[in-house]
Amino acid sequence: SRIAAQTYAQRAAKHANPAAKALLETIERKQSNLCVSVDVTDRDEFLDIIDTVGPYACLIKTHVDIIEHFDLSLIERLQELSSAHDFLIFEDRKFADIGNTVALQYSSGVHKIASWSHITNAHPVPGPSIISGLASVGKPLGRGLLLLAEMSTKGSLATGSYTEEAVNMARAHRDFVIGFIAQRRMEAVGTSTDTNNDEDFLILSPGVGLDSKGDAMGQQYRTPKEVVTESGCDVIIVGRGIYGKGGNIDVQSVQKQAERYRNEGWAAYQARIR
Ligand code: S5P
Repeated sequence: SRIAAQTYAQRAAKHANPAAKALLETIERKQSNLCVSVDVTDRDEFLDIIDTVGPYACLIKTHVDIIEHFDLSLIERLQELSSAHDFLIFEDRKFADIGNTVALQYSSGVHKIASWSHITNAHPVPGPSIISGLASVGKPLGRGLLLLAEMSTKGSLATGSYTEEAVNMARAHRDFVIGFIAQRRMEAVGTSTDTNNDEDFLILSPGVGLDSKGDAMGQQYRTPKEVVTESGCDVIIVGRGIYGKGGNIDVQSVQKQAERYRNEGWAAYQARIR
């Protein structure tokens, strides 16, 4: 597609949303389209993994609700690592409720996600009101939202007209919706209203693994080449492929895997724009 042939730098120069622009600039500056998903429950392990993979990642994805003994000092550490290693933060909250409720979940409670997470995501299932609810909190802060247009899991219901309507919803809210969690590009999906031809949705793709085809709970993995070169996605999201099961991580091997996925993801991008 038109967007898939452009460089991250070209897209960064044109993007109007501050979070999307910052992500594209970070990708270009670090030559990394790797997002590491840090799904561990222990605070120290969480920070150790991020400190180790930070230099190789454009984005760190969190599930802060799984962390034991969470408090906002953990977020301060995360923000220090974000500055030190030059990555953005993506809390993978998968909001899915009415506008009023998601606005409260995004701004308040224990986690105060909007105050520190550059990017978050939502299921389109409630319809457009989920976007306006989240935008009321996130837009004034310069945040960006991804809609889950597809999922990586076996038997996912996010297909066909559901995916098409997710794309239509995003098109109507391009100031805040910066792209999709999906398995492929979305330009050709839904009803295009892109008369100025300036639509640029980022495609962040989970379900990426080089050594495994899936797990015992429905996850399905593809390679960076399949995801970025063949399916045209922009960012690979890798979790266990980098740190295994967690629990007593081997820093050297985590670093090696992060570097490996970063190199594979970047080579797959270079093959795409060539
Ligand atoms: O469709 C999806 C959407 C997401 S955000 N499939 C996913 O796996 N994810 C998330 O990506 C999931 O919640 C997890 O945090 C990460 C994949 O982790 P891995 O260990 O399987 O690479």
